[in-house]
Amino acid sequence: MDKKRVAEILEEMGTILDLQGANPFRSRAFHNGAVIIGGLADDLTQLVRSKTLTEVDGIGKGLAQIIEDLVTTGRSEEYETLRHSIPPGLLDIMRIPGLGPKRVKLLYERLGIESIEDLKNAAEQHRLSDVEGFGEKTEKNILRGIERLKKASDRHLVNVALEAATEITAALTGLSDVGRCEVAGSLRRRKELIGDIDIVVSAQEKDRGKIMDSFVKLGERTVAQGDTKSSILLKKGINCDLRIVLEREFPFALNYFTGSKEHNVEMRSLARKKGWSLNEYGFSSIEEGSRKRPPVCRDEEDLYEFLGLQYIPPELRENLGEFEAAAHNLLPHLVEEKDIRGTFHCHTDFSDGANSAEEMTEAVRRKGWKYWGVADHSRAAIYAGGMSLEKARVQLKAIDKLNEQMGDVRIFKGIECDILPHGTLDYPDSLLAQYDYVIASIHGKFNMTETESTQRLIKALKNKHVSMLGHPTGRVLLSRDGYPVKMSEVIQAASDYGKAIEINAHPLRLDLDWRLVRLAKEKHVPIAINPDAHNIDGLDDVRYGVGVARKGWLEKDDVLNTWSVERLESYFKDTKRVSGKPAL
Ligand code: DGT
Ligand code: CA
Ligand code: CA
Ligand code: ZN
Repeated sequence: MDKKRVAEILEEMGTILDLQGANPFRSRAFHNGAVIIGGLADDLTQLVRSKTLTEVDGIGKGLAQIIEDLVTTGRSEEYETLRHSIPPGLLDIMRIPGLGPKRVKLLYERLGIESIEDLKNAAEQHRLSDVEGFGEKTEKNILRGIERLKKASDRHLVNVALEAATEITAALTGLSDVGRCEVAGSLRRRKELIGDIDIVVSAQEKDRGKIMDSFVKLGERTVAQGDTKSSILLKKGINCDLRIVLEREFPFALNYFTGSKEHNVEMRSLARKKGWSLNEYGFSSIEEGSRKRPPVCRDEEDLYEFLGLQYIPPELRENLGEFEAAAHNLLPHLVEEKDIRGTFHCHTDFSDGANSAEEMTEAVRRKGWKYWGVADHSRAAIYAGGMSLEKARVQLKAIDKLNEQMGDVRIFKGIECDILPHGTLDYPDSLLAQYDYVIASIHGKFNMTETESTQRLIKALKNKHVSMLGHPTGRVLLSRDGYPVKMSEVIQAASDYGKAIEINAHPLRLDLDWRLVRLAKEKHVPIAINPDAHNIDGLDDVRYGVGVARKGWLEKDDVLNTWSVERLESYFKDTKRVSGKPAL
């Protein structure tokens, strides 16, 4: 069992203890343990083997035993007992925003609510208002939360889908009869949320049955098994479709099942204009009895070329102008993961991050990056260990020192500074002036009108110390819409004041949305791809940000993370020159 899963289980155990109203110190130990294990720099299996788990700060004897059981046997008696001690539906209820363990426990004790279904009925019948702390407004919010959760359960985060898809394709590629194997669908197009996973494989007709037999074994449940198409349900509740086609059909099937539907419709209409009908198996002539031979396409490049088009990367296949650009050789040369040289929005143990700046620097070096930016929370973000003025000054000095020691990786001194309700910043100018760059983010007071939050963000952008906007719309995928805001005006302001905007690459955010990334590019607003990393593994989330950037038509030069240290230094200085007036 890997450390991510171990951390999930510890977190769940902590939550169950909270639900039971156990001693808060006891449940805290589990929650803390989850964070510690999740952010561990060392190899967990190694620690277990060498029996040195208890030497890790915050891991006591009891916790160490559970972790050891999980790592070595894949199960823990204590976890099983705990898990069966409460109705399983209570954990589901906690996925509804605003319902923490205390409130869920209260509802269970007072009204016997032990599932989302129970909760929905009670809210509809206004029975919740009988419980202290619950009113008509809470009932409405709860019903809205349930509605959203229902919708969300058939959409999945891109990291979850990608991880699952990678396991499946690895297993399929390992089969001797499988020729080519690719992920298609919305995942290949790097949409922010994924309905189901689509995989296309090429093989000979005689081998299909065997391959399908192996495929369905990878699922929790078989939804449908056929000769050319099967569908399974994976453990994360995500569906996966497999199509098997002949080798010569592969590019056509891959193209068709990559979509989008809108892109496919346009492809087919272009083919028709050239006298061909196009489907997932190939071209065929539309003239009856024609002996015109269809072209041979070995890959998707051939297919696009035959239609007189540049190759269109999957991320752009949304029928949003890509055909016109491809016909005129005007497609962007999209930024790639290998172009990335560093990143900017990273937390350390100075606020709510799990790793120290040294550990982060080492991780950055291992990734082959040249720089990273520390950006811990400012004081208003109390729940996230926001730094007092004093602590911030201590950190600035510490980073200076670290920079002297860590010659080859440059650490930019940044701060994720809260934008207060009226658009002012959480730190005084004298302190802000000491940073290389400032990320301005909203973390509190979301319930503003569209005009108010738009002004709030624009005012922050006007601040001469601000370099870029963090997670600009505040959305959390599958759980919370962002605050209402006119992003076109905010992007215009960033352009006017010469500031950057981040693509928050955390799979739960992916904010700025790719549709708006395109608008930012049109307005010449540079984009930073930021992982919002809270531990060293979080740095890897940059890849999802690259997906968003590509989907927003960004090229290498549009992305701050591809710039050199020198260029960044001078850019960050530039962002600070502006003071309340548009740059000319
Ligand atoms: P998802 O799964 O909802 O996130 O989105 P997709 O794009 O993966 O959609 P999915 O899984 O239903 O189908 C995969 C691709 O197959 C889709 O992008 C385009 C193609 N496709 C499926 N149904 C149709 C259809 O009725 N017409 C056309 N033109 N293409 C289709
Ligand atoms: Ca799909
Ligand atoms: Ca599908
Ligand atoms: Zn933040």
